[in-house]
Amino acid sequence: MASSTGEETVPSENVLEWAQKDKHQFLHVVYRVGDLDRTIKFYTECFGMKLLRKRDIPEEKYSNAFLGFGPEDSHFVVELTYNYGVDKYDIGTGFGHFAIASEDVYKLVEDIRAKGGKITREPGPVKGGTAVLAFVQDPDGYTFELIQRGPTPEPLCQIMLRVGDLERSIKFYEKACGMKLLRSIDNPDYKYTIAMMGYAEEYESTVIELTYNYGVTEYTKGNAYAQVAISTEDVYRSAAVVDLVTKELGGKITRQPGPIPGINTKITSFLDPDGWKVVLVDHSDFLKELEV
Ligand SMILES: N[C@@H](CCC(=O)N[C@@H](CS)C(=O)NCC(=O)O)C(=O)O
Repeated sequence: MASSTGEETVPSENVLEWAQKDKHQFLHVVYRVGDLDRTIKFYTECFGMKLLRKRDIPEEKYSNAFLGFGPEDSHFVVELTYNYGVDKYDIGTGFGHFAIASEDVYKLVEDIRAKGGKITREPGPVKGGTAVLAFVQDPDGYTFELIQRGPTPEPLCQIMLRVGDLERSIKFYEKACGMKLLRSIDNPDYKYTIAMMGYAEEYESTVIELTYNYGVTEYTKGNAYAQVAISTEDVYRSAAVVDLVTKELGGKITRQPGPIPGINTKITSFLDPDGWKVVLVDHSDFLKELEV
């Protein structure tokens, strides 16, 4: 359609459309640990993750290790950050867990116990439901939920974050990140509602599990969990969407779109209405980074 609008402002509904058209993929979740080797040993031996890459940035006094169940171009992975000399972090009350799908949670728990892992909830059906799960704690105290399910292409399947207003958060992730509400479950007996947000079928891909506990609107963030990174095909258009959505629902852009000095990967980052950080990363720049 011919347009004579020239430099006029693009109507907000057209700006918002981009998030729905854009192609997204969960890339990695970033968090801080007190001893990289200790965590690498735990994740490889207890969870069966692979160490995918490591990098040391001495000028900035930190190192990273990337681990997951498959290569980073097609799998969601964890990016561990070790800050020189910092061996302890506060996880806060808002962060829930990461989840790993396993075909036999009972056996996995026994293996983890035998290796000295801390089991904080024995395997069995979830309270108020049938899904079989267990909880274990990693060496820094991050909780991992182990969920029983059939073979899956992506065992690293959830990031659970607690939020103060579920409807607001669902709208935010739908509008700002183009996610879909895949499933929501209200569990009045245990006074919580959860919403699974993502880009593909829940049992084949990673989701953000948002948890609302009845009446709880505030949590502490601590300084341990950092952010989730999601790919986009255009950080500039994505940032324009996020900017509009934050005006309606809260949250804020913390880094305007553009290349990271030195690396040249284009990113934009923002906080959701509860203060959870999301980074949108240019997909082709990200793939180039992996080639190095
Ligand atoms: N109050 C809980 C609400 C979320 C919740 O209870 N989730 C379920 C899993 S979907 C759970 O952890 N159940 C514990 C159990 O079954 O032992 C929280 O904030 O973590």
